[in-house]
Amino acid sequence: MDVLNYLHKKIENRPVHLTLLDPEKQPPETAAKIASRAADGGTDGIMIGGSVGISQHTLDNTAKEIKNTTDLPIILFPGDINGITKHADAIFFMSLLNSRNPYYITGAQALGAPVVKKVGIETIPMGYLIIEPGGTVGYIGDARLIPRERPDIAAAYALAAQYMGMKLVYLEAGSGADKHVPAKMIGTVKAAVTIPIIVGGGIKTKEDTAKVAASGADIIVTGTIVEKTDDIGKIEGKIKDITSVIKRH
Ligand code: 1GP
Repeated sequence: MDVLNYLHKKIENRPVHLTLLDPEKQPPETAAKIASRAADGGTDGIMIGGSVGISQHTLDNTAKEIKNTTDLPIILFPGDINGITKHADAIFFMSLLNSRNPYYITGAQALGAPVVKKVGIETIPMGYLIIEPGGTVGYIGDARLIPRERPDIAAAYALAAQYMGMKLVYLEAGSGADKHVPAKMIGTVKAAVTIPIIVGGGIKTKEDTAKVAASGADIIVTGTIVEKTDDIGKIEGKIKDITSVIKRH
C-alpha cells in the first residue's frame, strides 16, 4: 500500500481523519478492538505512537493485532527510535523542527534510519511543530513551544519544512491539550504552504473538529477521545461524531 498516495487521494475530496493509539495505554487486543470500532466510525487510518515508555514487544504486537482486524493503513508516529516495527505500513519520518535538542531534529532520525530500511516500510517525511501548550511531547522533545498568538512563526517553520522537502507538516498542541491549535494559526499556515497540514492535540468534540477542518487542516488526528472510554462499544459513535463534520468549507 502506498500510504502517502492514499492520503493524497482522500484529501482531494475532504480532510482525512486518523486515530492515534498509544501502544502502552492498553493491551494489543484492546488496541485492535478500538481500531476496528474506529474504522466502523469512519476513521481513515491508524497511527501508533507515544512519547513515554514504548516497549518494542508491545509495539510489535499492537501493530500486528491491528493489522489482523482492519484494512486501514497503519502509520507509525514515533517518539523515539523504539517506535519502529515491521508490522506497520508506513512511518511518519519526522523531525521536531522547533526542538532545542538536535537529537529530536536529526539525531534519533540517524539512529532509526537503518532500522527503518531493514524493516522496509514506507517513509513519509514530515515536519513536526509543537505549539503551546505542548503537553508531554513538548517536554520530552525539549520544544521551544510556538506561542499560540504567533501564527506567523508557525507558518515560517511550516514553509521551511516544505522547502526542505517534507511531504507533510504537523501542528501539534500536545496529546490531551486543553485547547487545540488555534484556528487562525491553521489558516495562516494553510495560506503559506502547499503541502498537507496535519492538526492534532486537544480535539475532543464535533465543534472542535468542524472548526479545525474549516480552518484548513487536511488531516485531523484524535487520540485521547478513544482512550478515555471504558466502553469500547461507544467508540464507533464517538468517531462517527467527529468524522461526520469533517468536510471542506
Ligand atoms: C497527539 O495530536 C495527537 O500527538 C492527538 O492528541 O490525544 O489530544 O487527541 P489527542
